Amino acid sequence: LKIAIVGLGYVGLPLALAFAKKYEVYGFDVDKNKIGMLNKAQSYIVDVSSEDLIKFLHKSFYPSADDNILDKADAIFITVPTPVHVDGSPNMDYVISASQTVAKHLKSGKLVVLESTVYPGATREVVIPILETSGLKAGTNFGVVFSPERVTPGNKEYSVEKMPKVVGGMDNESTELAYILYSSVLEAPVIKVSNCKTAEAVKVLENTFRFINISLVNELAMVFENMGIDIWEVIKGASSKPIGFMPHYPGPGIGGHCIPVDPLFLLYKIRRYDLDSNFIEMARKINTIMPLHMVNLVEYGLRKFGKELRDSNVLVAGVAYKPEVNDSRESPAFDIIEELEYSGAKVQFYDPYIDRIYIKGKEFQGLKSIGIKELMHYDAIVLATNHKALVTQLKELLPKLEKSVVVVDGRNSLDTREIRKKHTYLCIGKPRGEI
Ligand code: SAJ
Repeated sequence: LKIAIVGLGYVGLPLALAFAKKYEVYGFDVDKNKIGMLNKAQSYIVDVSSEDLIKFLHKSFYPSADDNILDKADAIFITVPTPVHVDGSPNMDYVISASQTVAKHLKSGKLVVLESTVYPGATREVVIPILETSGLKAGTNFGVVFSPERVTPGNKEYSVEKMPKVVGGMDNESTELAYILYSSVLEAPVIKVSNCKTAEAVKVLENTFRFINISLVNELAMVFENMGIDIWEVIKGASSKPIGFMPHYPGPGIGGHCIPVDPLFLLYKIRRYDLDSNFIEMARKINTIMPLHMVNLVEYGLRKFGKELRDSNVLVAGVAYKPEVNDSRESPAFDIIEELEYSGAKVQFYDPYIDRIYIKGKEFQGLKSIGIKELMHYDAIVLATNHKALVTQLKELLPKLEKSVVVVDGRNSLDTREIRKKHTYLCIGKPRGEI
């Protein structure tokens, strides 16, 4: 059996290698640079190493930028991005162009599986009509399945093989086929649901659940700061409850391309039915406020030094969307930097994984490294992402500074006696204390 994967990003590439253990896999991507790197066994994905690539490259895994390789495949998987437009509506452009490419190479008996996160109904409403421009009939001539990707970047425990998979096809035969294919390469269970729409809804529910729960503790963090309660301690206490409670933690905002994005897909579809979801809307609003709250904490701390944000030097430490990844998409650190700049502060960033970022087209070069000399330049230091190495560095350096600065901790990672003694320490969700 021959497999094709359309879109070799952080979802498609690990999936391609999982299938390459058992099948001949043709990997297609429009990005010729990616294909060039893969053909030299160079990986651009944190969870895929060159060694992983070498094992299968040109033996059972064939990367190509020529979509004619899709002619060889019996089953074609679409794993392209589904971002949102600035107005929060789903951007289906990549799924549409990938479906058009697949339609060009569709033949009777093939199976098409969409893994990209979409709103419930999208496979039937958008993908199938495009595939049928091939002149073939879905269900009669070819099968269609939706199976949500659950790739968790940086999480070694749940690799693609170890993450349970949900499959929902347009008919039982398609579902069965996808079930057999995934079961043959995954160690984790494969769960069948009755149709594409259900499988699409599974994905948006699981990530909306996470989004809303993080937003809940974010809202409580801001409230508890003013009630003299430490929410981190409250969450720790509540986590002692073995059933019915699942800890989520406050932060500077929810970043990444899954959690803050997927609920907007659901909201888009709900509103198409002229219905509404107050939970998602509320959570979205809170998520927008968190970066501003971080800036408020900086402003609050500077006041102790009789300083204003305007003309203060601020370092934002950690701009990836979460620890131990080099991905800064939708990172709340961007909103923090933007708001600081807007308030007149002079802002720089440092992230061991990221050397440059673009905010609204403007390029920001990060510091190459941080030491006492560099840190002495700043009036305030904001921890937005708690990479382990970065936290260790700051815990070591901050107590050695010859001056007091404002430390705003977005991740409850720098609350040490030394730092509290030397600096004005503020943390999301902790009592502000006497400034
Ligand atoms: N975040 C918080 N508080 C939390 C958890 C996360 O503020 O308690 C923030 C993170 O800092 C980040 C954002 O939310 O900015 C998303 O974090 P995430 O841990 O959910 O990481 P993602 O975006 O890589 O989410 C993926 C998701 N996996 C899939 O969609 C298959 C998510 O469902 C997983 O729960 C998550 O990984 C995971 O647990 O690692």
